[in-house]
Amino acid sequence: MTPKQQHAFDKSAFKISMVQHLTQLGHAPDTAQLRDWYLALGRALAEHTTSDLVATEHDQAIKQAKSVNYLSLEFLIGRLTGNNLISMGLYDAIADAVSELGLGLTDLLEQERDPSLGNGGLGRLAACFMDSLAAQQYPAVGYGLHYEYGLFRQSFHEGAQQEAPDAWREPEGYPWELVRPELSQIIGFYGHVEVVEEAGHTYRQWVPSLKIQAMPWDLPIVGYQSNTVYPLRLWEGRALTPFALDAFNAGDYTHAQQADIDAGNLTKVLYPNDNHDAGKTLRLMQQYFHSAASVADILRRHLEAGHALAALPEYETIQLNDTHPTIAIPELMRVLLDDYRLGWDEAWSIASRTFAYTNHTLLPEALETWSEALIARLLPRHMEIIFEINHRFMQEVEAKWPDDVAKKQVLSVIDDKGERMVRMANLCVVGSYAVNGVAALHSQLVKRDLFPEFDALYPGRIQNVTNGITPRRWLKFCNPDLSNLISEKIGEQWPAQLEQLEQIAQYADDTAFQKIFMDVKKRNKQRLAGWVKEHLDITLNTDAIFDVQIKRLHEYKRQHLNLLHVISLYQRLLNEPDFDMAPRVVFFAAKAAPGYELAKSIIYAINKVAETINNDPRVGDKLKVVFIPDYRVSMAEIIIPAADVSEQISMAGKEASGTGNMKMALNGALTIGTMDGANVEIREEVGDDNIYIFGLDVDGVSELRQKGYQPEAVYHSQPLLKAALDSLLDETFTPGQPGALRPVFDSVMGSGDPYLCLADFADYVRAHNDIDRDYRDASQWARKAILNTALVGKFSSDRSIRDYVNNIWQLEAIKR
Ligand code: B1N
Repeated sequence: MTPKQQHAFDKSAFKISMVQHLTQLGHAPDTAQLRDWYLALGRALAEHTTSDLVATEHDQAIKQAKSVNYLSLEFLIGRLTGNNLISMGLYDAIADAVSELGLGLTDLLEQERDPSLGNGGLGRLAACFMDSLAAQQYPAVGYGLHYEYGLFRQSFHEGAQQEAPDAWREPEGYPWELVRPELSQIIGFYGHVEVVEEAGHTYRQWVPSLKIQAMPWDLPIVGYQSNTVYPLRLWEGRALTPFALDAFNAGDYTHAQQADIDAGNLTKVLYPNDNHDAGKTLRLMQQYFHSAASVADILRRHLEAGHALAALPEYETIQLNDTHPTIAIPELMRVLLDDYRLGWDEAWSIASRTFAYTNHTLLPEALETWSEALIARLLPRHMEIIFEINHRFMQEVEAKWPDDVAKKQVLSVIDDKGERMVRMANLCVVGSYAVNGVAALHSQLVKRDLFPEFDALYPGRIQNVTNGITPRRWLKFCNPDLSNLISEKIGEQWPAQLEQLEQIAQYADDTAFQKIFMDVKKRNKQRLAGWVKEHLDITLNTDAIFDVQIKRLHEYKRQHLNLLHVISLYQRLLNEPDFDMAPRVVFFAAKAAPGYELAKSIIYAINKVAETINNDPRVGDKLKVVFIPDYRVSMAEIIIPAADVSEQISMAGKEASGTGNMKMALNGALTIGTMDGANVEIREEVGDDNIYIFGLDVDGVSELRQKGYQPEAVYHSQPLLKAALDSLLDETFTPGQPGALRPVFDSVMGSGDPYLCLADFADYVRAHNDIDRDYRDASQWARKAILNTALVGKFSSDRSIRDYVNNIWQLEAIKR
């Protein structure tokens, strides 16, 4: 197959194609709704990307090159249509074509529902990485699950979070996806292990008692200006025998559907937890289903390309996005041992040179363990293999540290204090050729606190790759005015070469440029204010500081610290006649896991405080609090370009990286943040004058813990803080319901403030006062904002991918 030319765009042919797709959907041009036209547009465009996708699959050059397989239970891709138009270089041409059909492109794009196939940063990172792989033409396949329902949709009822199912695919199907029945796989569960004898050898063979079909759906990942389309392959669970005809014929209709119900449940819904392991059986079934189907597909591609099994590590590398696909390691071993009948050493040599593992969190409650009993029941052969991996690993530990029981206890894949549990992270480190953290500080802590013994045993195995974000979606697409301004100054190459933004720094002191830059910010704030007016009926002052905290709701992220600051501003406005402040709008957007009660209480508290402040005439437009419901990628695309201040206020040591921090800085927001995750590296890039750092750092946190931390003492010594906290207990924010916000109060007082909100409060207020002072000097503020945009080129996910390619995967780009 010869490399394909970029498609020459034929406008009239495209319009005809759109009308044909509209007709196939059962609509006529004169009566079709906007939604129908959006579906027709998506399908017409997908024709092009599908042919490129299939061409990539048959590309001999790619088959002879090494590929990365990115295994992730989450891909939070966001809407594809606008992004793909940008990548294909067709945005303006299509805008023109649809206008001749009497349609507005932006209206059409608004019709698309977000594919919310992820919870937060981990899933969004996977999406940015696929974008950067395709843009830079490093051969890649993304493997995920085709959930019928993505992350729940959030609304508020009298301030409390309500969850509704997210049927992200239209009844007509998602226009960009392509089902690939010829690539389906059969995946087993349960059953037993048999011993078979052949030619004097004994082999073990798993006989599963349940089989489910894995049906792949491909979404096209279109490389920016690269002519390359890689598949994001999502597996759907289907009943193997969709209908038990015997039972049906015998009149047992309900029972006949049973298989359908079980298999259909497997990929029904994404687990809505972020940074938390709930340990449910169905989740382990999803993980195995995902891993086994992906491993089978990788081996199929490898063997069809004509390569030897033993050469697998030279042609394929498998990146495990956290421990969620860890079971792929014993699965590959099982296939090599039992199906291909390799010896242990040969199989292990292949597997342990194929896998690499990314750690995304140090939070103990997020580190996955599965009970031996559960694995043995669901995957009996895998449990045997895990024991064998661990047995041989323990011999290695014994050789390195003879008679050291303590070392073996911490390193073992099996935790046998209490019910025996398999530690998935340990299994990953043992079975991978590389392990990485996601920001410099985080990787240091992975080595120092999480895996010090592994780091001693395997020096160099644990590395760092700092996260990144795609500048295509997170600047070019979501902030067209700023993009145009940048292109006028430095040309059009920056979306593929983000380091070039540095050239913008020379305009930081140019008052004319400052004005244009801040005018762009103003228009983005007006766009967001328009959204808020239309959907929430709150009127905002767009001269105010737009102070933004958008991320999952979690105690360690400390939305409640932000809330305490908001309350204290409110109280000072009411109580201190001389108190003056620049007007502020504090934005929150966050989903809480449905089972996370305290997170839901914090949402409720923010909503109640917002309601009170926004309706208090004494406040005027000095302070407003807006909780934007149903945070999702398409909402982030409106909020981020409008942010003046980016809240990154996790307790030091807890946020592995963060990526919203990078998105907002790139769009000219100033960070208020702790020395945590990638904030540390953002500060390094933008300089101390252009970021507001506060609070305890990692060492400060441990020193305070050593000394003995007493939140009550802080409470009694700081009148502003005490007043803010006390207001949670009376009726200030919940008229007629005193104590309704007590859970939030108790979380920082009664149960000891595990994330040190009170300890960091005073310095947080100090940093906000600095922001208030600096914002009032419009020229100084503009300078800082411009320098943020100019100096965060490092955080392009193109750079992250190059780090993986050079330091871990060892891939060559294949130019098509
Ligand atoms: O991964 C992001 C980081 O930028 C964030 O700091 C980090 O919190 C996030 C279990 C997780 N870590 N762990 C998860 C998600 C779902 C789940 O079921 C854990 N998410 C992160 C990208 O590196």
